[in-house]
Amino acid sequence: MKIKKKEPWNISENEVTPQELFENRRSFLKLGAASLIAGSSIVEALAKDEIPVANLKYIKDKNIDNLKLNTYDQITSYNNFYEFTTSKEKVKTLSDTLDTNNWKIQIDGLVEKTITLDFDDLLKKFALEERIYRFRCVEGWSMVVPWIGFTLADLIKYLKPLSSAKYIRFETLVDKKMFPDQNRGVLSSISYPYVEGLRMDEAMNDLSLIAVGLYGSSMPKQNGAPIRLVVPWKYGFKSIKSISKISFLDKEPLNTWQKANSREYGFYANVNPNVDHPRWSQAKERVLGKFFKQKTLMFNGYEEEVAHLYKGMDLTRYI
Ligand SMILES: Nc1nc2c(c(=O)[nH]1)N[C@H]1C(S)=C(S)[C@@H](COP(=O)(O)O)O[C@H]1N2
Ligand SMILES: [Mo]
Repeated sequence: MKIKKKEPWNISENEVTPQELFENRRSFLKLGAASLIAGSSIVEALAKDEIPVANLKYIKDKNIDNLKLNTYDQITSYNNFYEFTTSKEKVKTLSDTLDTNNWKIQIDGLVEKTITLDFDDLLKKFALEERIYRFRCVEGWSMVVPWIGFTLADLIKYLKPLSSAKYIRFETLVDKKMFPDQNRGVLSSISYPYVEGLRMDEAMNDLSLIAVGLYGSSMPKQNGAPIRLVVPWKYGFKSIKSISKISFLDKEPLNTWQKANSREYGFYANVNPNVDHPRWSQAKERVLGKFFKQKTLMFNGYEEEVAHLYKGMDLTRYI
């Protein structure tokens, strides 16, 4: 859709998308637009939505599907990050203890060189791009996020795994000082380290993203700073946060949620409205900030890009 550029004060509330609002934010605030469109809920939302000033350079996503972005506030205030708490509302404040300075990522397994990467050095090696993706949690809520990062395929090419590597496995850091739930021992909500993995062809798919930020700036702690995975056609739990280790394997890794309950959470975890979770339907989802539910799409709307990966597989069995 072509949008004719207008001065921000000429835009009526129902024409404004969060994306434009984000882009116009500075001029909007400078002009005191809030006083021009008094009582406008979107202006109030804007005033509250404290998007940090963009600190990353990246190529913008053209958003050809015209996805409506969730606000920065929504994306950063309702999180699953069990290392801190199981309360989605409390992650935001509790994740303060996460210290991302001198962040290291250990590389091992079936790879040319087993090395330890420094996050700041790694960041300099890749051109960043924005990827506006749908994101669907297995629990039935969803959002649209403008992630910033580089493809997992590019990272894998840089790391040079051996041809015998068929799977990739990720771990989140274990540090009992930073992550209160890891300190609870047997009372922890899940076992740590948090582990996730992909088949190599899934990992090499162009959609698989290593994200280092969102809305133009570094990854907020609650969303998995400084570096996380985003696999948009799979349920959110596959998108592991705060990665500290990457291993290349010849066997399927056992992931955290599979280990906790393999009947409910499989290795593949592809978004599929036709296969219900044993305890609830997966046919619909609630977008954060919306009242009515919407239909969940096959592979979360990325069928064209990824359906070929699962040709001949019974998706009611390989959940
Ligand atoms: N290390 C780690 N990664 C994690 C989780 C977690 O608890 N720990 N939760 C997962 C789940 S269930 C979801 S839905 C997404 C949530 O990502 P968000 O908080 O950025 O929305 O992170 C995933 N990655
Ligand atoms: Mo989730």
